[in-house]
Amino acid sequence: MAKEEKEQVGPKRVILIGGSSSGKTTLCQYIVQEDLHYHKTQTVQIVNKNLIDTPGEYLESDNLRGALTVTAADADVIVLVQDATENGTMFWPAYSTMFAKPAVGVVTKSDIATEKQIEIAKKYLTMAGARQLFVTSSIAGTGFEDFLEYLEYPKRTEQAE
Ligand SMILES: Nc1nc2c(ncn2[C@@H]2O[C@H](COP(=O)(O)OP(=O)(O)OP(=O)(O)O)[C@@H](O)[C@H]2O)c(=O)[nH]1
Ligand SMILES: [Mg+2]
Repeated sequence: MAKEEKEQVGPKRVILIGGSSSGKTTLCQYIVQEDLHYHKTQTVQIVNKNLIDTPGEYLESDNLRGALTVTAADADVIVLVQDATENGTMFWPAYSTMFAKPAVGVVTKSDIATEKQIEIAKKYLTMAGARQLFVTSSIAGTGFEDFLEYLEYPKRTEQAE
């Protein structure tokens, strides 16, 4: 019998899904308090055990999309990531119903988006099936309080130095 029965200890395990350059990796770096540095995600990456970072291409390519469904089997929650400055969205209506799991939405790059763009991004995520929305900027470090609480991360304490 498996040693670890399903008991929720620590943060929720999530898979981040979104188009290329939507800000998934940067979001992970912010959450785990790593320095932000750009690198293109080529394959599925597990960050700090609980964050499954995926390449944008997996969502964008007909051939790779199935891999997301398989990889998502490992997650408690689907996080749909939408760049507020993107014209359009990679998510189709009710996208999240592909995964029999709760889905939430994160709008990224709010620091460089207009209010209107943010509203449209939220609409895309809602249409895709996100039941809760978070508007963030990994660069400005805004909008994370509710999201981290939702993920059940311990409250961030500022280091003295
Ligand atoms: N201004 C701003 N730029 C951001 C933000 N988040 C990410 N970026 C920038 O957007 C670019 C793409 O970010 P990534 O986090 O690599 O995007 P990704 O979704 O992981 O992309 P793939 O790995 O290609 O799927 C980088 O140049 C980031 O610095 C944000 O909140 N604000
Ligand atoms: Mg990435």
